[in-house]
Amino acid sequence: MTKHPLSAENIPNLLRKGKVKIAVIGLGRIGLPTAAAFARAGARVTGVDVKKEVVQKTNTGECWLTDELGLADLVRDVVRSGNLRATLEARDAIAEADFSIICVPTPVYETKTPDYSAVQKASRTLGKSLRRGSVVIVESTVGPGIVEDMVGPTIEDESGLRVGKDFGLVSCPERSDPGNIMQNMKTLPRIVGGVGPSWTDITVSLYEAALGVKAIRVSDPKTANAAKLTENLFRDVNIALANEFALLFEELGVDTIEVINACASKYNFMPHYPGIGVGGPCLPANSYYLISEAIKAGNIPYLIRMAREINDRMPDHAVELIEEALNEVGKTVRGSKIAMLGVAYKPNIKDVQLTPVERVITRLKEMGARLEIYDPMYRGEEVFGVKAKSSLEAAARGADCLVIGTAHDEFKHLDLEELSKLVNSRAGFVDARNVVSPSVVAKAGFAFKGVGRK
Ligand code: SAJ
Repeated sequence: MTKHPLSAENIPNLLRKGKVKIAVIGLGRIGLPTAAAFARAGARVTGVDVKKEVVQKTNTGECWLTDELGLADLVRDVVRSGNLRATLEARDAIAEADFSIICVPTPVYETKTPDYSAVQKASRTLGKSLRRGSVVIVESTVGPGIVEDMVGPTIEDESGLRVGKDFGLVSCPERSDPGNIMQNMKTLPRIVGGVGPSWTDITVSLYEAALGVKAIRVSDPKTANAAKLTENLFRDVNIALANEFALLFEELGVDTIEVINACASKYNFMPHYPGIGVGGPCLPANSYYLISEAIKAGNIPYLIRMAREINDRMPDHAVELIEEALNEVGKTVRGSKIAMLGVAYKPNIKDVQLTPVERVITRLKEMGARLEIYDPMYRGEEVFGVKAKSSLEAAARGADCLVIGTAHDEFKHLDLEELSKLVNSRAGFVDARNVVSPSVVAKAGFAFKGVGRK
């Protein structure tokens, strides 16, 4: 810990002199890039993680994340420079830290209630060795009020120190887009809300000096957390609206993609697209953080809840389209070989957390289908009980239906004529991610179905 009391003014200078020490709790998809970015800026960073393999890999300069552009090189460089090291043992890292940043996951339980156990555990660990004058920053996504009402009191209980008086408590929610995190880390403004303006100022100074991004001050942690959830729920609700249009326009014989692309010509229309559903560790979970706080406050957020229901229904709709496509070629799901192209929850990343494709695969198996999988991020790996093929052709060979589950770039250049020769006589083709042109697929002889397509 620097001997100089932290101030917004002296942070840039202390950083330059390598005098700022940071502990990052959780070296996951957000924590590791965050630790590496601060280390690049000159901070002495210790990453803490419960996974031995992550700690060992990091300390050899290796990066467990394979799909974040630029991260592997950065981790190698900052470990080699000595600015980043990883440990299983949090105590010393926190005791000497000027800033301790919580980047642990916040999933939801089966009951759709938030699971803050990792945040609670990190707060306890922090409380055990936190030093007076240091700052605790919460980047994990939580409901508004959780930082003030759970993290702060937990640290106070463990440490005997007082929030705002003896240590800083600040929310600076991560906003980076998985798959583009290193880019976002340099460009995306950060939202910072602390208990007390001076701690907010110190944290703003750290993020601006170290990451070179603009920081937006808000009045307190719960406002920062409300902003994070607002931007993610805005997306989830708009995707639900696009999915609702798709279900309706299919009935009306209108092509939803044609409609959305036409609407996108208007200045205030932000296009969102229908599909197989909403996956990932964020959107399918984040609504429930706000819903649980709302219910505590006696409020029922109807639209947010309905949006979740609509988006959660889309995998079953994809199964209906697969059935329809197979029926059109005189086949049924039972006994058919179905090739799932893409299992990741979004394009070009290696992540199947809460992917909507899993439900489709489970349903099809229950209905007696034989499943093949091809995903460029999972070649030859076991996913959802199926060994993924190492090539698209291998998955498509003898298939009765091809299904696009993820809009990976590779699927934007399909040779449909070639594929039509590999499949089992006339086959179905279901595009659940608006990747291919319906007419081109139909021209290649497939029975085409698409979410929201006519
Ligand atoms: N999706 C659609 N239609 C769309 C856009 C997305 O069906 O028009 C689907 C995607 O295929 C995916 C899911 O929604 O399955 C989520 O996609 P996403 O692009 O929102 O990806 P995430 O969850 O990886 O990242 C989001 C981002 N939030 C916003 O853009 C508001 C990211 O910036 C956040 O940092 C991240 O959540 C997070 O960590 O909260």
